[in-house]
Amino acid sequence: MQKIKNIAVIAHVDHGKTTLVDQLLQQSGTYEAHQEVQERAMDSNEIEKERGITILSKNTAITYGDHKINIIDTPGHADFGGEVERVLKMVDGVLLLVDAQEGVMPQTKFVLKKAIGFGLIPVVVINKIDKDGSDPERVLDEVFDLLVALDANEDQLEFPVLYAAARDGYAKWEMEDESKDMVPLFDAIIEKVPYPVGSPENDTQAQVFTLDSDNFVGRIGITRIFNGKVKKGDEYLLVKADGSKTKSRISKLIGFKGLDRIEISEAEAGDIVAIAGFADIDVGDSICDKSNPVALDPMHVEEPTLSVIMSVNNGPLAGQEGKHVTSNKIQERLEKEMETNIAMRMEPMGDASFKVSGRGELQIGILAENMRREGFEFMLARPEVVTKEENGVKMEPFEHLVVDVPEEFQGVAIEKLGKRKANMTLLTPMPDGTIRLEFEIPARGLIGFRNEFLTDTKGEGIMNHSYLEYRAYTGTVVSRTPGALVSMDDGEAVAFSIFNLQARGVMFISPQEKVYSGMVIGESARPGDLDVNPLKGKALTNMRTSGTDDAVKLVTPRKITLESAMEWIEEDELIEITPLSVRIRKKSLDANERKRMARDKKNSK
Ligand SMILES: Nc1nc2c(ncn2[C@@H]2O[C@H](COP(=O)(O)OP(=O)(O)OP(=O)(O)O)[C@@H](O)[C@H]2O)c(=O)[nH]1
Ligand SMILES: [Mg+2]
Repeated sequence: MQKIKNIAVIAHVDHGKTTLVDQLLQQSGTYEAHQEVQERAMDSNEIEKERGITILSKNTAITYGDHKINIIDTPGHADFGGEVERVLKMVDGVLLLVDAQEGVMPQTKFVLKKAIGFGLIPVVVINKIDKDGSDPERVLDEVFDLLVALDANEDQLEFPVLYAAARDGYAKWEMEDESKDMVPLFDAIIEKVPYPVGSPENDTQAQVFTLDSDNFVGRIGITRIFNGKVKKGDEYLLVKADGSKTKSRISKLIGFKGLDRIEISEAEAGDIVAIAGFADIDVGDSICDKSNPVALDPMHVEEPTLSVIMSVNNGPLAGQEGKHVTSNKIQERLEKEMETNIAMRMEPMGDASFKVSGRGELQIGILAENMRREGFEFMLARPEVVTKEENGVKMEPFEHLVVDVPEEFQGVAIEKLGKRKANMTLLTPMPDGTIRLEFEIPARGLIGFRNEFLTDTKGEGIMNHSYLEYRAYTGTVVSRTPGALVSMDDGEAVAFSIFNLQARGVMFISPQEKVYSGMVIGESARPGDLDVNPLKGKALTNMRTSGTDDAVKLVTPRKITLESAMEWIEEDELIEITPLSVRIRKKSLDANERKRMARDKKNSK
């Protein structure tokens, strides 16, 4: 039987997980000599590469001495926390990375809490010790305090610690040790992470934690084998969370080696393999022995906290840029997403609209981004938190928020967050002269906050948050203060009118861009919406009046991205998303109807 170690790499966003996995792959000699490998090789999908973040957890395997080490790289962004939760059950140990300067951050808490809950003893890696301003001793204290706060047991409090600079390819047991290579970390994994329990002699029990597909063999389940063996060509039972069972033959068995996948004929307890042959295989399903099927506990991940209504694009420009525009197509796509993405939910709402729920704006935004790249066209409404009722009390999600600000912005940050119902729990002066403020805040209060915060802190503030728990509803909603500049005509925007409108606020559009009546083309400098005309032209000769420029001087418009739009829009607005454009519009395109609704709303207050 092969000696196996199964580990997940967990941390707050950007603390260096994928970079560390690069080094483990390289220094274990897993790559062929001629193999060309990109930086952060595990971040293999397009959006991951573009943004430099991990979105999906992914696994790889390396050989070190006589051991096989299965490694799962996980995302650090709070919105993808569901990915971390589902893999923790599949491993016997975790590498907890903590940035030697930033220290314990919200998502460090979230992932460590989950790992502790599974009884895992973390191998703590204090990473980026090369950074100026790194303070490994302080960070180690923070990790220890966090474990105490999380009720870790004695064994867990005895966690091993290494100091590393993943980017520079070394880890060491003591700060004084020579900075050489990753050998100390490999040794730590071999010595400190327990071997898998379970036996190849038992009846087969395996569980799917990720789905994949292959044009030739169809759906593939990436699976941890807990007991027994799986053999290509043999029959097994697939047991679903609802208890239903289907019998099928394994048509293809795939093992992992570095970034490659290799066909194998057999694998046994303790290992992680990909299995094809079950047409309706899903995340969480158990693959069991035919004669004695004992399913594993279904997977549990935290429920979504944020939802948004997705609907068919019904604006005047609908269908011009997208390939898939119908409600049926959208529904099909969403259903497919929900099969693999166990942290998200989808519910048809009638009227060609769907409620899509997830962990945060980024998670929903990435799904929308993927869809537009696939040729979809649709609209999104303002995100809302998912409330629930417990013993007759309305509850809403709360988040743990950490903001780092230069001292002079401390006041404004505290004041603004106070208005959003945040409760300050900690204030720590940091060695670099900034102030770290920690809050507990209703998730609702965070919607739309990032923009305001960046403006208030002149771009110098850093904010991070992660899900805490559901608590009693706190009332009051904060909304955007500035109104919208709304187009009152259909056509192509004209430079001269944009030039004139610049005095009224920040523009979102450029000349020649298509606009329509009811489309939001900018942010007004004042509260309250303003209907404006971006089509009013003027003879070219008159445009050369000011200064030396040939044309009128236009300020670069604010770029509307999917996520910035989700933060910005109000209840009566929608985001129109197509493969080529992201536009903001009023729900009601008719100016008179909007006036009537605004009046009714005022009267009802
Ligand atoms: N100075 C320094 N930078 C590092 C080190 N390790 C990683 N980085 C940098 O930190 C950034 C983030 O690295 P990633 O490996 O993508 O971090 P991650 O934890 O995988 O990020 P997510 O998956 O998005 O949560 C990159 O710019 C790395 O080059 C290190 O040891 N020292
Ligand atoms: Mg990563």
